[in-house]
Amino acid sequence: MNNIENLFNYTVGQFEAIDHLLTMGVGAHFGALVFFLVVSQFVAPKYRIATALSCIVMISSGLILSSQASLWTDSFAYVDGVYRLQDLTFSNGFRYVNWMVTIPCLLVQLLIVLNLKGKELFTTATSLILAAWGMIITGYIGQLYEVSDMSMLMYWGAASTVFFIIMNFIVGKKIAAQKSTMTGGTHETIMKVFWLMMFAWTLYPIAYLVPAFMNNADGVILRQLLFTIADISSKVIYGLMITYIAIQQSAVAGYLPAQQVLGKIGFDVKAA
Ligand code: RET
Repeated sequence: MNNIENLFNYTVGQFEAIDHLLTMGVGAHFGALVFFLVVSQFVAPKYRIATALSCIVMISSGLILSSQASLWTDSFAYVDGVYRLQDLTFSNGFRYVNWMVTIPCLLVQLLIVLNLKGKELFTTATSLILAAWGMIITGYIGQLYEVSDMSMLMYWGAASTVFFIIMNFIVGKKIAAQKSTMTGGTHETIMKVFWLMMFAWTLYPIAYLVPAFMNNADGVILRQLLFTIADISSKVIYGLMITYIAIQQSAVAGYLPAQQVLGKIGFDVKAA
């Protein structure tokens, strides 16, 4: 029993709030998956992998959230007016393992719209992915201690934060260096993407720290709320912005379907 979720009884309202948050996450990711599949045809082949990576992230996260929702409802039963833990235990650890796949996808899609290519794409992606994996593995170990040893939670959390800072530093440096290569006004959008990342990604360490400052049933709701906001911002909204940038740059590069969908060329009803 490694996570504080297992320590408390929940009122119907508290229990359902968590079930609803998790299920909303599932809906957002699978809904967005359909959107990414449909619009990928408007993205030039050069950038299409960025949108394909969003599809992978949507499926991977949608499935993990669906299993989190089932695990939540399977782990507790309504007994004597409250929801109480039964034979199973709930775990947030699945999320961390899932990030081993989704974070590399999110980082690589950024590098693609930043117009990185060849060796530079490969070496930047490698260093970012290694930093991300370092962050996730140390964070995974840390969250195993949230019930038993607060100082270990802090120690591993601090180690994870070092990797987090390195990763953000590389991301910031690459955006600054590549901004001038970005076409169709997307050098402005990419700054919004950067700030969205800084905001959304920081919600995860706050969720990690919930046992340290709100060790009760409401803290559990707060944590799942933070995870849900972070997930929808860092994957769905982020993916939409990345695909928008990809379509804008595709249009400037002369890709007809991108120009058509942006309304830059096409059938003019008035002229006809
Ligand atoms: C941990 C441990 C505590 C310290 C830090 C963390 C950072 C987590 C982050 C997660 C991002 C996840 C994303 C998932 C997408 O699917 C591991 C919670 C700094 C930044 C973007």
